[in-house]
Formats: sequence, structure tokens, C-alpha cells
Amino acid sequence: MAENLTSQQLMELEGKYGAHNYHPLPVVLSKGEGPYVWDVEGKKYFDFLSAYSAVNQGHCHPKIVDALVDQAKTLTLTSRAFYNDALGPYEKYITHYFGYDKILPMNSGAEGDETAIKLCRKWAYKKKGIPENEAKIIVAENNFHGRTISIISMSTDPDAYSNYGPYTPGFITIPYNDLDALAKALEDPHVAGFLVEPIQGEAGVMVPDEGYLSKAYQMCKERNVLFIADEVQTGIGRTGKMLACDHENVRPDVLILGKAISGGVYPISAVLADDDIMLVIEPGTHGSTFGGNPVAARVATAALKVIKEENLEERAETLGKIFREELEKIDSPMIQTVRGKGLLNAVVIKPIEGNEAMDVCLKMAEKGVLAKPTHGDIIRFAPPLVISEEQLREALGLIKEAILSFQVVGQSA
Ligand code: IF1
Repeated sequence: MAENLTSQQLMELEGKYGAHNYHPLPVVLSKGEGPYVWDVEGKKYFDFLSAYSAVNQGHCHPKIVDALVDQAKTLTLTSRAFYNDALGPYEKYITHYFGYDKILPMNSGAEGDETAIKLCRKWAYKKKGIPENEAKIIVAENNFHGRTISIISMSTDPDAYSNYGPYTPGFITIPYNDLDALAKALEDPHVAGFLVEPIQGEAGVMVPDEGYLSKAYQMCKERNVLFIADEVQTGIGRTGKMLACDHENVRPDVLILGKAISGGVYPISAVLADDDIMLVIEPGTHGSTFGGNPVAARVATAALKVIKEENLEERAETLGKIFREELEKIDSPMIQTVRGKGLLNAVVIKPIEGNEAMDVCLKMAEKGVLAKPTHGDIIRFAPPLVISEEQLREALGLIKEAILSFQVVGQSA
């Protein structure tokens, strides 16, 4: 524990000794419990970011932490050079949970996406018969799939890819939510996969038209192209269903999970697929030191159980509707658009008198609600799914106060 340093002192430490690859809100957190976090000075906040939807089960969920601590005292890591007694039971649990033949366990979301890309390419050469090194993967503009070189090679965001070249080839970019563009891209016989977020989180919670996912899936099937869903942010109950693809009854050929698969307690990701795809990867051709470690196995099992035991999908669906309805009632010219699904929502903020999304977030922080803008004018709201209706309404009151505080005197409230 830091020797009672103040927030200011702790921020200075990060500034002096840490890489400047983030520009956090000036809040220094020291405790988390359920939907709440506390800063170093003891101020309490509603967490409306949930570590970008990694803490769906609430901060420090006791059942998940117990699984972590219990396993950490017993056996933390064997590498995959040997078997361990936690991985098999976890693999059985999670494959039955999501309805796939197999899982390839990894650690970060980006590793999950990289694994899916490798799996898709190898399937292309060994099963679809695409010529070696010619496989292409279609991705959407404004995508976010992580920060590795091959993943930023797919990005259309200069902040994500500038000055990191040369870039990995083999990606075709099309507009999101555009089936005509997808149809055209699918005419290329070397296309092996379509990698897509069912809702684009970082792009600002962009929800595609009803039917987009199911039609896109159908079009991929007709062309023998793998439909690869990145549910790292939208999965694990966040959008009101276990998976965002469930809203359209789409079963991805390859499913990528991360973040809340561990309840924010441990870095865990997973790629799920059936045998005809997954078994193209043979022993010694992919892996990672920590992938599938005993602690991850026990933590993920506990975290997934909590989602079902506490009916968190249904809660996200119900509370999400209330959240959007109440936000839309706020009579402020700052609120341009409210959109989202379940408890993954966003508000597009129209600047007033030079006050923009970041100013609203700073005012909300003052009032005890933490959220952060994405792409300048959009505020993402994603509280832990364990938030109660009463707590949600209390937070909504504070959000409303923050937004209305920018009302110009004499302006219609
Ligand atoms: C940061 C963004 C969100 C993701 C999807 C894969 C990954 C992510 C759909 C990679 C990760 C995180 C990364 C984190 C902030 C956050 C983020 F703003 F970066 F884009 F959520 F929108 N697929 N998203 O959202 O997972 O390797 O991070 O475990 O990089 O600042 P990861």
C-alpha cells in the first residue's frame, strides 16, 4: 500500500515513472465494491465505466475473489508443458456454457483477437483451400480489437496506428452496418473471415440496424467465410443477453471473449469454435505462458457462474431501458443522442458555451459518478450489471444534475 500518499502525489508518481500512454481522469482509486469505487481521499463514486465492461459482476465480487485466492494458495501456473487439474473442468464448463466444441484459452482481449485471426487464416489454407499467404479478413471501419501490430493494422483510427508501421497485410475494411459493402467484399474468393464487433464499443456504442448481424452471418455462410464475433466488450451479459449476437440468434463461427469473463479480477480471454475450425491448430503451433493457467480457470468459472446465478443479463436488459428512457427525459441541448443496448449505453454531447463531454465527465466525477468520453463528444455509460434499480436512479439524478449545471442562466431548462 502507498504510504498514505495523496491523490496528487500518486498522480505525480505515475507522471514521473510511468509511460504516458494514457491521460486518465484526475481521480485516484483505492477501493472497489459492487457498483462503487472510492478514491484515496475516501470519496465514493458510482463506476459507470466498469473498466470498459470488464467488471460486469461488480468490483471485487466475493465469489470470484475467493476462487482467485483459493487457487493462488494452491497452484498458480504450470505452463501448458504439463496438464493441471483446473483447466479441463473449466474447458468443459465454458464450452457447454456457450455451446461450442472447444476453447483456446488466452489472457488479454487482443490475444483473443490475434488468436482468432491466426485460426481463421490457418482454416483458410487447410480447409477452404485459399492459396498460402493469400487469406483476407474483412473488418469494419472504426473497429477496435486491441493494440497489437496486426490489430492496429486493421484500424481506421490514426491514434491507434500512426507511426507504428509497417502494417500487417491481409485486411479489407468496409463501412460498419453496411450489407451492400459486405456483399461486395465477399466477392473476393480469398476472403476467409469477417471480424466484427456486434456493437462497436470504442467507436461510441454504435448499434447496427436490426437484422444486420443475422444477414451478415448468412452472407458469410453462403460464401464459406467465417463469421468472427469480437464480444470482448459486448459479451458476458453487458447488452442484456449473454452475448450481443444472441439478440439476433446469431451463433458466430468463432467467438472471442475477454474482460468480464474474469469479472475484472484477472486477465483472461478465450476463443471458442467447433472442432472443424479449432482443430486446424496443432500442438506447438500457438499458445502462451499464462494461457489456461489454473487461477484463470477457477476465476473464469466463478465469474461466469455469477452472471447466471444473479440473472445479470436480465438485469442489464431491464435497467438499460430505464437508463435510456431517463436520459432522454433530461431537458438539455447538450444531449444530442442517447443509444445503446442493455447496460452498454452512450450519450452524444453537443458542446454548450465551450463545455463538452470531458467537462460533463469532470462535473459528474465531482458529483460522484465516473465515466469517460470516447472520441471527443461521446460519453459511454457502462455500470457494473450488479447495480440495483435504486442505485441506478440515484446515479441518474447525479448525471442529470451534472448536465443541467451547464445550462446557461435564462436558457430554457
Ligand atoms: C485501452 C478502448 C474500449 C475491446 C474489444 C478487444 C479489446 C478491447 C471490442 C482488447 C479492449 C479496451 C482497451 C483499453 C480501453 C478499452 C477500449 F477504448 F480501447 F477501445 F473498451 F473500447 N476487443 N478495449 O473493446 O482487449 O487487450 O485490452 O484486453 O487499450 O485503452 P484487451
